[in-house]
Formats: sequence, structure tokens, C-alpha cells
Amino acid sequence: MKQTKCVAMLLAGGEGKRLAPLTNRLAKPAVHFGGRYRIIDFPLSNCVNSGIDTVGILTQYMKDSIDTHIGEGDAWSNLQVSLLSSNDETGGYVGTADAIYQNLDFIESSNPEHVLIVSGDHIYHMDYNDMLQFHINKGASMTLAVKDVPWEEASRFGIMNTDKSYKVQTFEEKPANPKSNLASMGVYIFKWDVLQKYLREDALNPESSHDFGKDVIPAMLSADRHHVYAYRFEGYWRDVGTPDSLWEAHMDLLTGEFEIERTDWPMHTPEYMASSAIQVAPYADVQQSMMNRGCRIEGEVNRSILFQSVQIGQGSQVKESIIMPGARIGRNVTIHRAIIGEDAYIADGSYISGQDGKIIVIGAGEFRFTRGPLQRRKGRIVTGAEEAA
Ligand code: ADQ
Ligand code: ADP
Repeated sequence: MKQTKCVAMLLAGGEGKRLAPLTNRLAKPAVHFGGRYRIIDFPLSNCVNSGIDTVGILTQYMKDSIDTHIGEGDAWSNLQVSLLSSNDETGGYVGTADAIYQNLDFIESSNPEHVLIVSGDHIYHMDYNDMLQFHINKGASMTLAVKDVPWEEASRFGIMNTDKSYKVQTFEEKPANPKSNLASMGVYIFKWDVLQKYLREDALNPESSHDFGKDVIPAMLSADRHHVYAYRFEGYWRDVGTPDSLWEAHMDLLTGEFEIERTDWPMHTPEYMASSAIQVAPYADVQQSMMNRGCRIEGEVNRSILFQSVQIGQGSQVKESIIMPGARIGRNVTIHRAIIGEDAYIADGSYISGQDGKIIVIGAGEFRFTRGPLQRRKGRIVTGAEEAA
């Protein structure tokens, strides 16, 4: 049988609760990013550019949104992509480790030496081959890609300590009181035989929640500590699992901290059939912003990103905001520090602005008319007026 060196498994089934209003009808990896892409385009383009040509995509929550995106056009013609959705009869994928465990046969069919496991939630350009080379050179059983994160965010991640040779010494999944800020990027390379061994053991463990961070990595560290390594990734990488982080990563595009388009690292995505023209009225004003095909702008736009086919009515002001595809903003609307979901409609005269530095999110397809700053109360977004009612 042909030996494929490394196959990739892309975890794309998470619910994305924290992005709730944007994931009402999309899986998190299908959420739009950067004007014309979706989050999943980043790990998939990384696979294409790293020469990894076999990719299994594990889907569960809102799987149709991913199936449609992957099936569209021939953006992924260089890859052998298999959509591996969970099966309701077996109770779905219980956790990330269970998702891979249920697809061991798929991996076996390519007879790989190593398995790369990546998440569908991250924005980054990474050559997985450099990490694979590190993993092979170290003779590692398993390698995690790692990065320093700001201390105040450390409890959102798997946090570890390593020794000087990059061997992982301790690992804690989302610790309440992190002892380090060296975070797992959720990108793993396993030797194929090692992965099978630990997943089979994990499947038999009644105490396990079948998650890599919570269960499999700690189990490996207690059994085979000398062969677990951390590979430091130096480039830009963001977990965009919260409205604030999704917003910040978009602002990084405007400041130039992250450049999506690189000639040496081409991005792939299906081309959608939107009118290619951008119409900007003579009285409109667009500053430090990105616009895409099919946009029609009659108002003021400042430090914002407008996806395909967005309309901004006359007299409206959009500042430091992200407007997803097909959203229509009426006239005399103020939008500040907000993310407006795809196909949302914001009625004339509305005022949408985050308070206390919080980013406000309007869900996909929502119709909104609001006056006054929005607040989050018990998981709902309310205005002063709604609250009184
Ligand atoms: P989290 O970000 O909490 O932590 P998790 O919810 O486990 O990640 O999701 C990881 C990936 O798996 C996501 O792409 C998600 O869509 C997908 N996924 C989740 N449940 C799934 C399921 N049942 N079936 C298929 N796919 C599923 C992880 C690690 C941390 C690390 C961060 C980095 O556990 O240690 O620091 O990623 O962001
Ligand atoms: P609670 O008020 O219940 O403590 P939050 O208001 O923090 O909880 O979040 C509840 C829900 O609102 C979650 O589903 C989350 O995804 C969503 N959410 C979190 N941050 C924002 C935001 N900035 N804008 C809109 N929705 C958000």
C-alpha cells in the first residue's frame, strides 16, 4: 500500500456557543472572515500550501454550512477532501478525541506515518511541514504547536511548561489560575500508531470526556512524558472564538498586523457569483476600510470591513465594525464597534453601539430597529427601551 506521510484531520464540528448570534445558522468554521473568506479557508489553505493532500473534515453542528462551502466550485481541487459527519445513531461526536476515534478507519485507509489534527477556528498562515520536520527530528510521539498568549487570556487555552529541549513538562486545559502563558494552538501531530493507542484507551475510559485537551494530552503526559514536544510557531495566530477576538482579528487586517493575501501563501476559497462592481455614491465617504464585490455605499464608512453585497444607506455612519455578506444597513443608522451578521437588516434610524468596550453582535438574518446603546443582559442583547418594556 502507498505510504502517505501525513494526513490531516480538521475538527469543524464545534457549536461555537460564544459566537452565538453569528452561529445561529452557521458552524463556527463557516463564519465569514476577512471580506471574502470563511474561517475554515485558513487551515485548508495551509494544508494545500504545505503539500498535505488528504484531509478529513469532521462536521457535526450545522454541518450543511460546511458541506456547501466545501462543495462549491473547485477551490479545493488540489486536495482530497472527505466530509466526515457524525452519525446520530452512534450519538454524534462526544468530544474532539471521540470525533477522531470514530474515524480511525478513514485514517487507516491512507496508511499514514503521522496524523495532523487541526481546528477549524483559527486565523493563521502556517507551514505544517516545518512542524512535521520538527516532530520527526525530535522523534516525538506527539507534538503540539504553541504560542505565547497575553496572560489575561491564558485561561481560555491549554497551558503548558516545557524544558529547554521543548519537552512538555506540565499541561493544564483552561486553568483558572494559569502558571504560564505558553498556549496550545490546538494543532497536533501524532505518530499514527501512538494516536490509535491513546484513542482506543480513551474510548474505553468511562471517566473521560473524550477531549484532546482535557483527556488525551494529560493521559499521554503521564504515560509517555519523554516524547511529547512543543513546537513554537512564530507567525500571526488568533483563536477567533469570541465576538471580541473576531472583531480584533479584523482590525488587525486594517492596521496591517496580519496580511491575508501573500504571494508565497495563496488563499483558496470558492468564488461566489456576486456582481463584481462596487458602487460608492459621490456623497459617500469611505476611510481606512475594506470593501468587497457587490457593495453599495451611500453613507460614511470608517475603519470597517464590508463583505460581499453589503448596502449602507444614505446618512448612515459605520465605524470600527464588521458587516457580513448581504447585510443591509438602512438610512441614518449609526453602527459602532459591532459585528452585523450575514443578511441582517438594520432599519432606518437605528443606533447600534457597544458599551464599556464590548463588541455588539447582531445575528445572521436578524431584523433590528434599536435606539440607544445596546447592552448584554443574561445572554440577550437589549436596549434601554426593550428593557423597560
Ligand atoms: P477549544 O478552543 O475550547 O480548545 P474545542 O471546543 O475543543 O476547542 O474545539 C476544537 C475544534 O474542534 C474546533 O475547531 C471545533 O469546531 C471542533 N470540535 C469541537 N467539538 C467537536 C465535535 N464534537 N466534533 C467535531 N469537531 C468538534 C482547544 C484546545 C486547547 C487549545 C485551544 C486553542 O483544547 O488546549 O488551547 O483549542 O484554540
Ligand atoms: P450572561 O449574560 O448569560 O452571563 P454573556 O452575555 O456573556 O452571558 O453571553 C451570553 C451569550 O451571548 C452567549 O451565547 C454569547 O455567545 C453571546 N455573546 C457574548 N458576547 C457577545 C457580544 N459581545 N455580543 C453579542 N453576543 C454576545
